[in-house]
Amino acid sequence: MVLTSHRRGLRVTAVLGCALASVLLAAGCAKSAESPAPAGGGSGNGGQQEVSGSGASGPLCSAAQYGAPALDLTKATVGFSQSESTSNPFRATETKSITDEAAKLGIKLIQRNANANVPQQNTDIEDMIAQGAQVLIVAPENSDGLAPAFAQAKAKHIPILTIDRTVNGTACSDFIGFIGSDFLGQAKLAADDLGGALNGQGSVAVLQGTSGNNVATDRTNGFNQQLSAKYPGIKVVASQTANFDQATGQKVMEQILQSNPDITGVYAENDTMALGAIQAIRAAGKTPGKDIKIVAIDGTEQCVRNVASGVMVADVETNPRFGPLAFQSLRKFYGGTGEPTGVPTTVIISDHHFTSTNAADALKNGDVY
Ligand code: GZL
Repeated sequence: MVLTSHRRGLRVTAVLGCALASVLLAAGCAKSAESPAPAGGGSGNGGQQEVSGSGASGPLCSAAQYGAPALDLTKATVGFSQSESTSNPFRATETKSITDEAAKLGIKLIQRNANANVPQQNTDIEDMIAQGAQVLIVAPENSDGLAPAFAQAKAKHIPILTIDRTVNGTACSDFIGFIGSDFLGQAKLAADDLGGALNGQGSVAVLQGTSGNNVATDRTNGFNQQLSAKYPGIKVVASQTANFDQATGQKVMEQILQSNPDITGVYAENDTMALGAIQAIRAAGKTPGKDIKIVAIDGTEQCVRNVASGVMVADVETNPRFGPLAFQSLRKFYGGTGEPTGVPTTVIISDHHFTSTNAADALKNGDVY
């Protein structure tokens, strides 16, 4: 789905509108708008391409099917469990989107932040249940580690909607469903951006995200699959985690440069690690964008500025603006909104793709965060 206007309001509304259409119709947005640019579609060619159009899949899930009591959200207490520090603009924007939408709807929201600590996120969820949360929105730190808290919520018939990362388990039973980006598609697009910038030749380093969640797994696998399929002349000479963290990204990149001084490309699985890598590259006396080409994923303002200035090749957005879609999904789950009851168990949120051809416009139009 290619949007004709980049105004944030229209973009979010259009995405939300389409997503709502897909939530309502359980059909992909492609039916209600131009087909989305295919993931792995190569560098942007003007305009802001969507990595994957908003879409929905999986069966519809309702409170009755899940086994949750009826609930009027406007009279309920909703709990929001954030996984990581809001020092990461992705997390800050995600949290703000949830809190702003709750305030707009007059819904009582309680929230916790686990600072990337899995045991703490279990405690946070259990604390909010004890505090009276009747339904939860959870941004999971880990795909497996939250089973204790999810089991407690399930036993108490307190539904959980997961956003931004998935958890292992059964949708519409262990949790309602998932709203997030197409992480494999993001990674394949990043591989095409880097492969194009390197003219298909060179040695690259991969800064992986935190292990144990589907985002890092998909972003690593998608990148490697695309390189193998399309860029046999590009070799991954180092690939290790920097935990989605800037300081760790800088430290890991310093080590990689010491043992691989001739690398020509870097793929960072999020923007904060890319910023750390750029610091390390400069400290090593190299020029990012000239000596070493860099691509990353998230679409934060600082990295899109780097794309506009040529320091980075491209930045694939991870749209963190879950608020409107999450609460609309909950309203569909509980029904009583005059529309058909039930929410698809997977809703893919639409992302931009920032390259040298559209980064300046995106900054001017406020399409970054
Ligand atoms: C993606 C999210 C990732 C972001 C990173 O949905 O889980 O985690 O891309 C964040 O910035 O650390």
